[in-house]
Amino acid sequence: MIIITASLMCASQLYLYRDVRSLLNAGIDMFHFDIMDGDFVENIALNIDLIKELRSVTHKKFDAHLMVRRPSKFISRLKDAGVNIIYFHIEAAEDPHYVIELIKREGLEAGLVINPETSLERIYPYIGQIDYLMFMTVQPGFAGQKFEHAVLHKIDQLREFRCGKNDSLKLVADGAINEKTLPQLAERGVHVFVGGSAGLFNQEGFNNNLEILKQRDLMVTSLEKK
Ligand code: S6P
Ligand code: MG
Repeated sequence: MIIITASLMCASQLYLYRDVRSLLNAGIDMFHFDIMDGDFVENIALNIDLIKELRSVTHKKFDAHLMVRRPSKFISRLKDAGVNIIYFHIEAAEDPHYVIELIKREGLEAGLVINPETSLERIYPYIGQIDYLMFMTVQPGFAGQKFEHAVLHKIDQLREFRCGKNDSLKLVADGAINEKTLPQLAERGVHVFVGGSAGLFNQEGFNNNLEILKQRDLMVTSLEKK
């Protein structure tokens, strides 16, 4: 079964608590926190104190997606705030081995993120060390963008490379996830999906949207069995 993590950057910032409660009632699996420093990307987003407050509302897993130049600066504070998984970008300015090590030392799960135009070879040296690999399927920084179809080839390329290297690695996709894009990713082995404005935070409501997204995965699974 796939996992949907709700991108709280796409929630109503005014009625954030209301949205979190509704997502929990609808059966959301996880919560996704985009952290932006206004330098790595041209936007500023969510605050670590907010994560800490929301931690008292739910035991669901929290994942933090760091779109910052120096991810190492935030790891221990994110741990204290109650985050379980930290993703950082391969394009960030620090040594990935060092950052992964810091995340693991805090007892957290570590994930690398790769932008649509970055070549997959850059993550090869770290594949054995990480728990998650997240593919950006839009440009990082903003919600509401178009799905980047070329990323699908990159995921195919990974399948050829990874064979036997890290069997427990989980693939994640972030950006423009909806009923059309999710099956194309799920059939390529993506297991965790970031729900944003395209497929989760829209007029249809969380209950309907979650059901639609999960059904699309079941369709892929049953086709694979034929
Ligand atoms: C983008 C960020 C994402 C967005 C999400 C938006 O920089 O990492 O987590 O919040 O992708 O979803 P959508 O459906 O508007 O593209
Ligand atoms: Mg994100």
